[in-house]
Amino acid sequence: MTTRLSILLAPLAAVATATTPVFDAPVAIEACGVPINVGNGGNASPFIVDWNGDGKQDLLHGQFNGGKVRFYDNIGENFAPEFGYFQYLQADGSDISLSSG
Ligand SMILES: [Ca+2]
Repeated sequence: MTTRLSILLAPLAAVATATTPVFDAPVAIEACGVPINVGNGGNASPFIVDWNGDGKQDLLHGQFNGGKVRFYDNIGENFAPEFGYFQYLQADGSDISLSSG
């Protein structure tokens, strides 16, 4: 039992002594040249993924109002993404709507 505990603690000690990450100042993500407005209520939960399989990372996020999921196709490049108008994700021809709570 003691041996297993030692193995578990060793990686945690390495994480605790790692260099503290430093982040740049926040920037607003834009679509069509203006900051994306996720609507009232927040809870956007942005997610970066190549949704359409073209090799470029796209943006998905939820919107609290109506529970829909927006898809922004990356029309730029992965190192300099650009987003245009969004589309709501659909299933069987209807917008996906997720309930809250
Ligand atoms: Ca893509």
